[in-house]
Amino acid sequence: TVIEARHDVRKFPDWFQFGTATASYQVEGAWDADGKTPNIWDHLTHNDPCSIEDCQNGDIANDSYNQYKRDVEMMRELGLDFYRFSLSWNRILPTSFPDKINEAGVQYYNNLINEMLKYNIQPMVTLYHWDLPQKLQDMGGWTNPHIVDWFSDYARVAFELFGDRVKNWITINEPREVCIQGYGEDQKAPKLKISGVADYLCDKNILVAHAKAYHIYDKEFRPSQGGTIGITLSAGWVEPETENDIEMAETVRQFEMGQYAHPIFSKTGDFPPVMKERIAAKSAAQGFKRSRLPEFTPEEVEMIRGSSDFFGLNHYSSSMAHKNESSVVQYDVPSYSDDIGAQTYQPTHWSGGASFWLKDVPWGFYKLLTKIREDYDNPPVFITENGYSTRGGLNDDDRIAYIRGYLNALLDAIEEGCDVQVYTAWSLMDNFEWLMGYTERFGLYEVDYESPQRTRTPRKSAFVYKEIVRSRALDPHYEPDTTVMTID
Ligand code: GBH
Repeated sequence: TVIEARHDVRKFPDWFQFGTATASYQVEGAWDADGKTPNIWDHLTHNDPCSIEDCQNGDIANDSYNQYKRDVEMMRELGLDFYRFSLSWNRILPTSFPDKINEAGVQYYNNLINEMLKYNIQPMVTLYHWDLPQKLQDMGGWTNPHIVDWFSDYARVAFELFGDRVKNWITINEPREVCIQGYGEDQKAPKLKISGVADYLCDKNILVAHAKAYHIYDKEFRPSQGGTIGITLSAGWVEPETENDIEMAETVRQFEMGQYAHPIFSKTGDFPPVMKERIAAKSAAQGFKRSRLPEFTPEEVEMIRGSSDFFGLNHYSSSMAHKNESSVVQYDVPSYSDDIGAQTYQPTHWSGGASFWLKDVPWGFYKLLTKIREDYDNPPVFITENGYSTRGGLNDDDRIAYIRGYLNALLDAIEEGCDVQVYTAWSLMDNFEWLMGYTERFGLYEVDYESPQRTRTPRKSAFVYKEIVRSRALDPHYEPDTTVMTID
């Protein structure tokens, strides 16, 4: 029999890896179990519960602390190559420091890792996904330069405990969200809202802390453990509306992704020139005695440059940049937004998910990957998050369309020579979506927050993703049978 050639089915390269991701505070629960101490999200949700959309918190979340075997079962159902999760600093080091290691917390991660490895699912472990020990926050958190030591001590403990089995490490998840949203704005804990100052102090310290952890791994652990380690940055694509907006769009990109990518991945290192120039000029005009953007020493520039084995990228959406004199937005002065001095928006005709910022713009993904290839000498790229939000429900055709669209764009980029090696769907399952609580759902599996077990049920997208992973291909016509999920 002749098998009809299907030109619209696209294959992924043989070496391509598929996974899903979660983060400790978003799924673990067990917020005070077995000696765990509070982090900044425990603190925020307990002291100001309705700063969260549905006044909810991560006290129990998905109860993954107890349900990890079910989590691994889902990974097996999907046929994943790897699973990305993060460690809770407070669970491993209840004093925040390495003077006391919490055996029960360590046991939880050992159980999870060992259960995954039993089925050949590789762990990809994030050291820091936003749940800073509250004690360290009380001492200034990421604005205190001593955090470089605090973080690298913690990192060393993690490498010692788990590095025999964990071969993929991510130091920090999305420094931009940590610093700009947490210290500059009030969009993440600790909601400091000292824009244009605290965010930049955080920027410097988090980059140095990341680099120090990288070098500790590189020198003390890599020789015997042989893994890779890098950082994950968040970036949307910023598209100029007209020819006149090209420079402005580039400035926005430099203040967003470039802020962290330039110090690590460029040839010269350091913050992007446009950022240094603009903030220095504004600071001087505003009467500051020095730039609000702190400087790196030459030694720090060198230590940070090249401190990532891959470019970890979380990408969800895009925006447009334009100059529009008639609708100029007035920003606070000083502030990060005022320092950028640009205007971005998402056209109303862009459709998207339940999160207001999440528009379905696959071509933006393609352009961003191309930009990374051009600006940073084609580094290996790990997509460490990409995904879509709904308000719940098992029939998530819009999520399926989004994932297929973005994977198509990714394949386009690979065909043009981008070195994308890994794709991670956010998320394995619904979870605590930060300030949005449980109102926005990103899971391939739906989680029932009314049930004591936090029952997980595969959505249609889980079946489709499973087929993508199994076939290592994208078939736009594939319609899954969603009656029963199996482990193949
Ligand atoms: C990730 O952050 C987090 O790592 C994860 O914990 C979280 O649950 C998940 O996303 C879903 O929110 O420039 O157009 O992309 C992503 C944070 C929020 C970063 C929106 C970019 C601006 C819109 N992103 N933000 S855009």
